[in-house]
Amino acid sequence: MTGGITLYELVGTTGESRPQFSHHVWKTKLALAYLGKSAESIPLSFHSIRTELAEKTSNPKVTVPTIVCDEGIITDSWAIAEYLEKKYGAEKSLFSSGKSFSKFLEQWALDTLAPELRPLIGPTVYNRIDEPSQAYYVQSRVGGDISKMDAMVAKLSDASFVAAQTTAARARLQLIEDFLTYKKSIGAPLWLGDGVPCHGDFCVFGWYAFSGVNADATKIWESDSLPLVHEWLEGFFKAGLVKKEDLPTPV
Ligand SMILES: N[C@@H](CCC(=O)N[C@@H](CS)C(=O)NCC(=O)O)C(=O)O
Repeated sequence: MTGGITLYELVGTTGESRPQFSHHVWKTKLALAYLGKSAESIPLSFHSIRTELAEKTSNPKVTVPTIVCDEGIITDSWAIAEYLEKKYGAEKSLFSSGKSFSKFLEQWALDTLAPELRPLIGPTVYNRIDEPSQAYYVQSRVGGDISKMDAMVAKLSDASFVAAQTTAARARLQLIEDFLTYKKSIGAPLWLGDGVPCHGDFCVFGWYAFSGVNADATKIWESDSLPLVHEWLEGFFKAGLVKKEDLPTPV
């Protein structure tokens, strides 16, 4: 390999190009786009990650994103971001606002925002993956208890459950709205990073992209109470970091 990057991604059935189901993979895709690097995409199902990719990488615990590059195999979105920064970050940096700020945003999204989004996204992912992956998903997510997964899927049609999750998730996103309100008040561009996007922007956007699998989860981000979150999201499309048509089509 000479300068090329191969990116392993997550889809419902191996070989389908989309929807791309992993918020972690979205982080890498955005980091690559920001640094102007392209990658050959290899979309794999959960089942193929656990079999083909585990074998290829000799890592039974492998996850996506995983990249193959001149330096070898790198697994983990943060490790990949650090690699990309070191190799290609001289002109444009993923960590121009400091690495710890991006780490904080990644962790905030995982620990605070995600718990309110996952109940809508997780069962939808289950509905949209192939049979071998569904079997693995039930085993790995709910200890093989299909009745638990069925109950989680059933809740997707419960309007009061969806409304409660929507309210809770929007309350979590208020932090981003308030931060962007500050940015606007000082005339700064609407990125979480200082003046320009940083990897932390990509970590939070990854959850928006992932929300795209479920129409109700997508609507969480589209609220009159979160106008600057909306403007911030639009900034990604205007900056050419991602195309709307590349996001998952919700069901
Ligand atoms: N810390 C890792 C987490 C990656 C991860 O959990 N990826 C999920 C997809 S979102 C995965 O590969 N899951 C495979 C599995 O559950 O077996 C990162 O940031 O890349």
